[in-house]
Amino acid sequence: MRKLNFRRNPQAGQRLRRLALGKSGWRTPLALGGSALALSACNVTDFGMHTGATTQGHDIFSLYQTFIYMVIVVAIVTFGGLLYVLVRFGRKNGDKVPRQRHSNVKIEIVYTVIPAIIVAAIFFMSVGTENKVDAVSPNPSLNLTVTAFQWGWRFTYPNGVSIVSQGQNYPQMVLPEGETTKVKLVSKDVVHGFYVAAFDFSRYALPGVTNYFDLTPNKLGTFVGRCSQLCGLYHAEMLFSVRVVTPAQFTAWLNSQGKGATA
Ligand SMILES: [Cu+2]
Repeated sequence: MRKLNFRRNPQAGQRLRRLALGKSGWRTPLALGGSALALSACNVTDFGMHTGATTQGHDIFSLYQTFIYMVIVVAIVTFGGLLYVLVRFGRKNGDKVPRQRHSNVKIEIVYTVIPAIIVAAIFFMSVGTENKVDAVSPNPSLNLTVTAFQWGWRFTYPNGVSIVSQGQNYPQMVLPEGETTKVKLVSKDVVHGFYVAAFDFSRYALPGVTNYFDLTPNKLGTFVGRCSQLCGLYHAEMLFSVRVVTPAQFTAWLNSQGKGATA
């Protein structure tokens, strides 16, 4: 096979470089990368995850953050060890193959026991957080029924106030900050998913199954909600939002809504 000779055509490399980077050379990609970094104004230690706008979501976030810290330590030890071995014991000119051994029981015990401890720690931390997040309060401040259907949502408050999707008029759930809302989640037809990214929370809405969960918002604001299960033709229209207000604002809002009102 003939060897490729780039030296024979020095312009080709130049042309390829211009094609990939444009006239401005490296300035454009550098500027784009810089502005992307500037735009993602989130904390580095969030590791790209929502910090959780509910106490439950924050527990999930803390678990995730702990896992990432563990990953960093393991990566430093592993890659550090690998690098050390490569540098320290890499074959140099004139080196003979060193004495080979079949096993080293002590080292094997260490590198079996340590990962086992890490996996056990991850397991028990996960179970603890899951139990905490899934715990449903016996006396919540508010009981809210969320009904998923093809293709929308109905939020029913205890006093009969009902907020429902109407075509592209997406419904908004209003929740009081710092108070626990117990949500009863049902589906009228197929499998849907109640998903609020900022809450780090998603739960199936299953036909014939009633799911209960608590939401205790700890941040004021409006958050985007979605159906997280492909549930048919207009799945993409199953949008909603969650607005977290102070308890006083919440009471005022609830009283201002007529029975059976839609928003
Ligand atoms: Cu859906």
